[in-house]
Amino acid sequence: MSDLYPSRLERESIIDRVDPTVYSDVSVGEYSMDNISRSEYEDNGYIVFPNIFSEDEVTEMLNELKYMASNEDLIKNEEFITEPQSNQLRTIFNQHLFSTLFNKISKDSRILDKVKQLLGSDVYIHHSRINIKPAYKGKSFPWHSDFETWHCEDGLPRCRCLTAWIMLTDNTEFNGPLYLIPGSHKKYISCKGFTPEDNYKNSLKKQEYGVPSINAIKELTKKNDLIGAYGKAGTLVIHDGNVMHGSPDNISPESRTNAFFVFNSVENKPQKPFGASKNRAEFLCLKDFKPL
Ligand SMILES: O=C(O)CCC(=O)C(=O)O
Ligand SMILES: [Fe+2]
Repeated sequence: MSDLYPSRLERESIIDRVDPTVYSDVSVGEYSMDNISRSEYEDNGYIVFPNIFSEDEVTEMLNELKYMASNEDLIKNEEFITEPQSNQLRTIFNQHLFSTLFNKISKDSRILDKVKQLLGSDVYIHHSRINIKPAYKGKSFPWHSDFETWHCEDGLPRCRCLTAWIMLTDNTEFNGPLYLIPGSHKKYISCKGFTPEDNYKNSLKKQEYGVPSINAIKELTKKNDLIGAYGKAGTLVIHDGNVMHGSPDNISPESRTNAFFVFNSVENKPQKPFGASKNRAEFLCLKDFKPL
């Protein structure tokens, strides 16, 4: 299969996205997006929906997370990742497989109606994750496009994937919120550097490959300034697979916790990796293609 998005090469370059951002305008249910929000998403590559999940729902999810994080048997699994310099939990992968509550949330029509509409097909979960950015010491995520990794290391051929995520705590300007570059999803940064073997084992703690240079970030911010995705707990954000984003350290005294669900079109199933010698671990590239 030809590679429309080559990356992890000798030199960095910026190429155009060849895929649409919004695949369909047909409503697929009560919680589909209207024309205005669809065109906002198309232009910016992300959209923020405040007040989607109630306080009670958020509390229930946080309690579930607390239970998972304190279960000694569970945290032995490779899906449970710690901070680079401590044993504090940083990420749990596939919460929707470890927890019936998160499984139910992953199929909630407040999310799925929008996702199926944007991707214009049935969808399945590529993986999910909860990122806990602990108070005071939670570490940053460098600039990246998620799709660049999913393409190079998991073999997703086209950019027909996105992340829908729920703020489980408030996300403020101080507690390590996601920064995004509006409109950046229309360019693809073909990154410098050949992927080392088993790169994911390090990249889940600190990503080094698939990270654009300062010049690329300068170029992407020529048209639009950076924005921060701020909101109250219960806010839903959807961001395109290729939108450029990252997040700073959390030196505030409050932790920041978000639950991410990555959806891929059933018409975009993974092939062989396009920029690595072998696939990442199974838990990062799930193969249950049954439509949700
Ligand atoms: O949680 C964050 O601050 C960034 C997460 C992210 O971009 C990722 O896990 O791909
Ligand atoms: Fe990301």
